[in-house]
Amino acid sequence: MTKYLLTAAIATVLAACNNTSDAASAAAQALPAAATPAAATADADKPFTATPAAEFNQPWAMTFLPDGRLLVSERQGALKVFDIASKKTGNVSGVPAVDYGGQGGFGDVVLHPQFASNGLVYVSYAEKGDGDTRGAAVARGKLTLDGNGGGALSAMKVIWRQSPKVTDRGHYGHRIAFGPDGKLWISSGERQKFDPAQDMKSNLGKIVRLNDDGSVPADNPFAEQGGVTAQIWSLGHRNPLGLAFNAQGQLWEHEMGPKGGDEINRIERGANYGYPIVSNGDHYDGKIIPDHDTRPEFNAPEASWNPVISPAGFVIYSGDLFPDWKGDGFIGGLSSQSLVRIEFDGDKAREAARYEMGARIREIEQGPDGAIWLLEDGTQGRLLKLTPAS
Ligand SMILES: [Ca+2]
Ligand SMILES: [Ca+2]
Repeated sequence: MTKYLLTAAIATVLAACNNTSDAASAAAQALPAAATPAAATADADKPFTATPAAEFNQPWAMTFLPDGRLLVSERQGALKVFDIASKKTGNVSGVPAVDYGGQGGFGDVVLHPQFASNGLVYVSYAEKGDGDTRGAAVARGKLTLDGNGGGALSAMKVIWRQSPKVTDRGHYGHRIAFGPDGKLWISSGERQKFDPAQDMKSNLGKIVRLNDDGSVPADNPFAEQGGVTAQIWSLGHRNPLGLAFNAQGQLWEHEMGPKGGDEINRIERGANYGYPIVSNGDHYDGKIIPDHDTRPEFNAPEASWNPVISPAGFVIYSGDLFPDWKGDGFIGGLSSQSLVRIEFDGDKAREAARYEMGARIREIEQGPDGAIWLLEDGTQGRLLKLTPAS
């Protein structure tokens, strides 16, 4: 649980990157808005070239199909299939109705580990409840691709819901990952309601672990307590927006903290990560939250950020195209408009590099050839392919 003080290093990197950032924004503004930009961006100080491949309307998540095409979710409720070779985009019908607004709408999309044989796709989204309430939900269905570049989801079934549904439209979390154990892992945000993150009768502010059909594994840490408590793997989370397993099967998570409190955590069975009792940040209204070192009984982050990066999307790289980066983590930065590279050393993690991208980065995936793919946030969010700088 060693903590790394990143502030000074970040300030240095930011200062060094100001010119690059300005140049990147100018280049982005110069691109034609209506056409898919074709120009690649190669900066002398970046070890990669970023080539735009497409644009999406408020993209939130993506995942590669076995045939090399991409499924891309758009927050207002659309699911797209993008063919990288032809640059054609198709629609997938049969997606659930989403409660769009605030931070909510369509969320993550992932494939079942045996997708090639069972065709199962999992999606997360904000689901409307009674009155003025809503909550994250995860549904699964069978994807049938058609001959026209699109497809359809059928037999959709909701297999998990946040409980309880609450007012407002923030902190859904709802990232999904399959573990090497074949289990379904979901990050559940605390919906900006604070205390539910410590309430074991609620699954808000938790990392939950389920079987692939949504049932509860008998070996979960609180399984014998039943109800939503049985779903809980870890607690005390705020707005977790990244889940990734490394090659050794260890789960890492990042979450948006309060002011000055973004975190990356090594997720341990049954552990309490302390929010909202402790955080290395403080509430945005100025109210102080005691830091992690005042309450060692809570699991402290392996690294935290002040100023924040606003983390979104997470991969732990396992490809060959960037051999120096094998085993490193990549986190998208929203407010920091960056790609953050994490180096792990056993149980420890630290920010090793930050690449200014000139746009809010929402999602990251590793492609079949080892290229790194990014989705920008926003109504004209570009899909970018990163390949090694020549
Ligand atoms: Ca993804
Ligand atoms: Ca604090």
